[in-house]
Amino acid sequence: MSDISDVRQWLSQATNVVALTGAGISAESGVPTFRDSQTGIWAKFDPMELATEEAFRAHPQRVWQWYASRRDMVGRVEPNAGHLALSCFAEQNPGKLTVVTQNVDGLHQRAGQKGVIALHGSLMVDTWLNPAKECCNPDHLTAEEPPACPACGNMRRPGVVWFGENLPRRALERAQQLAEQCDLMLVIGTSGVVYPAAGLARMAANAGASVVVINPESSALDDLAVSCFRGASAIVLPELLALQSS
Ligand code: BJW
Repeated sequence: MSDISDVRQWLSQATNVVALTGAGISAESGVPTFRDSQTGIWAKFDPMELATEEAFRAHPQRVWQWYASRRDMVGRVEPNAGHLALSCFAEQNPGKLTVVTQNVDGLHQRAGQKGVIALHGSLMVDTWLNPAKECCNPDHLTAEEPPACPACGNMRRPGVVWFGENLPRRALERAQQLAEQCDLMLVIGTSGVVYPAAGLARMAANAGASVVVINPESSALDDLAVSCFRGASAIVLPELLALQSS
C-alpha cells in the first residue's frame, strides 16, 4: 500500500485526475448517506418505494414531498472542507482534475467546482414525467403536489436518476472517456455498489490508472485500490491535496 507522500507525488505528476464521489463526501455537511445502517436514507425508507418511476407513478404526492423535504434540507447546508479542497486543487491546477459525482445535492458546484459531471442528475431541478407536449410549460403549472400541466396532466418529477433508469447519456459517455484516460482516480465516499457509476473505477484500473479510495469504511471498490485512506473525506482531502500546484 502506498502512503500520503506517494499519492501527493502521483497527483503532481498526473495529467488527468478524476475524483469519483459519492454521498460520503457530503456527510460532514450534514447530508445523510444512503446505505449507512443507522443514519442512511435507505435505513429508514425503502428505495423501491421512493426511488423508482413505478413508485412515483403509484404515489406521486408521497414521493414528491419526500424529495421536496430533501431539497429543503440540502438548501440549508454548506459545502465542507472536502468539496472545497477539490475545487481549490482544480483552480490551482487548471485542466487536471474532473469531478464525476453520483451526488444530486449540488454541493460540489456550490463549492466552486467547474465542469462537474453529475451522473445521477440533480435534486434542485424538475423534469417532466412523460415526454413534454406542446401544452407542457413549466411556467404554467397546477398548484398540486406534484405540479402538473393543467392541459394534459403531465406531472413534474425530481430531476434525479432512479433505479432502472438510464443515466444522462452525454454525462456517462464523458465520464467513461475520462475514466479510460486518467492517470489517477480518487474514489471518495462511495460504497461502490451502484452501477454503472461504480464501473468507472473498474474501467480506470483496467486502463492502468492508480485508484485511491478515501472512505472511513471498507467499500466494494477497495480491491482495485493501490491505496485506501480510512478517514472522513473532509479531513483526508485537504491533507492530500494541500499545496499541490502544477
Ligand atoms: C464517508 C463518510 C465521510 C461515510 N467521508 N466517506 C450491474 C450489476 C448489478 C446491478 C446493476 C448493474 N447495472 C445496473 C444495475 C441496476 C442498478 C444498480 O446498480 N443496482 C445495484 C444497487 C444492485 N443501477 C441502476 O438502476 C442505474 N441505471 C442503470 O443502470 O440503467 C441501465 C439499466 C436499466 C435497467 C436495467 C439494467 C440497467 C441507475 C442508478 C440510479 C441510482 N440512484 C440513486 C438515487 C438518486 C436519487 C436520490 O437521491 O434519491 O443514487 S440510489 C443512491 O445510490 C444514489 C447514489 O448516488 C447511489 C450511490 O450511493 P453512494 O453515493 O455510494 O452512497 P452510499 O450510502 O451507498 O455510500 C456512502 C459511502 O460513504 C459509504 O461507503 C460510507 O462508508 C462513506 N462515508 N461517511 C467519506 N465522512
